[in-house]
Amino acid sequence: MADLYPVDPAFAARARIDKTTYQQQYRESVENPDAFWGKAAERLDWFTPPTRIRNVSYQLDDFRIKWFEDGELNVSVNCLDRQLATRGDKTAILFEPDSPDAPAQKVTYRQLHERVCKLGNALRNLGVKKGDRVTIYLPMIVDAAVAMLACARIGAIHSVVFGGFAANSIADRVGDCGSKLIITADEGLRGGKKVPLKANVDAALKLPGTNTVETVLVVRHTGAAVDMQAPRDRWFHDVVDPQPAQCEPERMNAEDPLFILYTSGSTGKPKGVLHTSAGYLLFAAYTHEAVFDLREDDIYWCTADVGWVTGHSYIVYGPLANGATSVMFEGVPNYPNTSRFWEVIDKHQVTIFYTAPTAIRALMREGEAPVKRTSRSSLRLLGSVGEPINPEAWRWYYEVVGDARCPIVDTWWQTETGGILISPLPGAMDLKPGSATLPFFGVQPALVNADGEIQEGAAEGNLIIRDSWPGQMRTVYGDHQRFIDTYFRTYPGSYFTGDGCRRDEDGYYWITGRVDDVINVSGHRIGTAEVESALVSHPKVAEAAVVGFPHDIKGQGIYAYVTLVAGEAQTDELLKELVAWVRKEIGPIAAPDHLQWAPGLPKTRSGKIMRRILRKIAENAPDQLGDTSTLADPSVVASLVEERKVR
Ligand code: 6R9
Repeated sequence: MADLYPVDPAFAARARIDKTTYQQQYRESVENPDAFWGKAAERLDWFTPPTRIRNVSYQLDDFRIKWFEDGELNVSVNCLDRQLATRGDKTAILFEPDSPDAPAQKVTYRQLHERVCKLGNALRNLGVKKGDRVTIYLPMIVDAAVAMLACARIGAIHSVVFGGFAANSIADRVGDCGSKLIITADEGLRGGKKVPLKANVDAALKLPGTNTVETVLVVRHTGAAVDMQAPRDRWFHDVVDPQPAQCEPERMNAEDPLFILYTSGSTGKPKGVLHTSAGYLLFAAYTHEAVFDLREDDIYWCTADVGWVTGHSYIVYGPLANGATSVMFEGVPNYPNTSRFWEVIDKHQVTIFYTAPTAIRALMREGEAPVKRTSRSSLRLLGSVGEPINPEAWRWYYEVVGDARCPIVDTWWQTETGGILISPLPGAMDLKPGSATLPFFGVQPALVNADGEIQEGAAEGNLIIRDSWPGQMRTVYGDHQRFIDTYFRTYPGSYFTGDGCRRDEDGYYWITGRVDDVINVSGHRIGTAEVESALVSHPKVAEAAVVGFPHDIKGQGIYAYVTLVAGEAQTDELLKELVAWVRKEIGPIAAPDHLQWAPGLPKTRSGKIMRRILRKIAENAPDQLGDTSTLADPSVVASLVEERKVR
């Protein structure tokens, strides 16, 4: 039997939601979703409250997902204006810079409101209108949140691109949504290293498909000298500082788009996941309050980057809509030393800490000393997100970091889901290390077998969600058919998550990982097809196949098999060059951990690459190759296995 960590009665006594309340509200939420979500919608401030709550059909010939469709509101008003009366002087964002020697900054709700209004006015003056797309390519600084909220204020759709992406990836994302304006900075700073953000934007804008961009606003961050190309490039402070501190918010329909966020899927091109205004905000705020058992005086810290959905929902939108104090950290866990996370917790008296398993595993390797020389006595709750957390890391997090005092919420969700779908509520669920436990209100998970049959009781299968929830994505930007085909065609009538999952005898869910061609590297989604297409774009590469393999720290690593064009030599220099090539083409996060020469790839007679076999070779488990009878040329496999051994 798995370990059980029962709810701490002292925690439950003060918690927002206890066991009975969870069970009762969960039942209501699935039996009468209109009443449940209609009531939940009262937590938002509306210009026009909705009268229609839910209008959803997953039927392929009559497909629609609409929530609160006749309501009107503005997301930035919900995150800022409505907090001013009671929380104007409360810290909204607590910024901790890369270097511990640089000063931290406390930005109050009133100050944040003013900064957002000024940028909103500046954007309007630059011709950005409701529905226009704005790309945000910024480091983890307060202006990133300001930029997102300023777009929300004027009804522009933001697309945040992670600062670790290279020029090509920026260009693809800018081109796909036709951005009119980019907000960037001179440079980023991470672990003492500079990231040439403006230079990357310059390189991106030289690439085809990016000529919709009229303006580049540049935040002066490190003060580095950068090329400014008139009239396109403008200093952020020159344009924004003189603006008035009030900015009329745009009246937005509940279903008007709020943002696009690109994420990797099974095919080559990243998908522009589109979220709309009311349902997304409501779901982010509600889950943030319930899962983190939020209290007025909490200092809440999510270590994600705003370039990922976790940063959107649980650094910016959820916490600010709840009037919380949200810590924004520019740096990395191991700079200037491996105590940094714990030192920041002590410095700012953080009460809730939310991070990724990959960070926990990396810090666990450093031993207990860097943790134990800090106090961490302010902590009361820990969270995990991004990939399955192995029980060993869970226990270390619980015992060493949390001193066996703080519950852990292992939150399962996706860019597509907008917010947390399966997670403990810390006052209501007994915990099991490695399990995301039970569904949030309104969420109906199910497991299906290979034939699409729903499995009851303790079972294993592909994870689907049988009904809609307000935070669900509404479309793939510019390709609604792809949205339907990707998520609703495999198991008609349900949303397919792309994850495998097990449910135990207590009804607890255990996510086992992706079942599609997506690799989860340190919690970042990388499509195998993206890395393959970067590799084959190199003149010396004929063919490439990429798979994931188990990695101690990253969860999964990237393993690439490369076939060279005839006559090219398999040298160590070329191997290094190809890894650097992917780094340059996509960004450092996509660089292969292993690259193996493959004179041939295992294919079926119809020419399909058999990744299952490549995965087993990468895992160094050649005795588990399974059925190889459909291989066109079995000798290819033998030579790959042989080659793997000698390395
Ligand atoms: C929020 C986020 C989504 C994929 C998802 C799954 C994996 C996320 C998890 C988890 C096990 C958890 N994942 N949280 N697996 N336990 N608590 O990470 O979004 O970047 O879109 O990734 O991450 O495989 O399908 P995103």
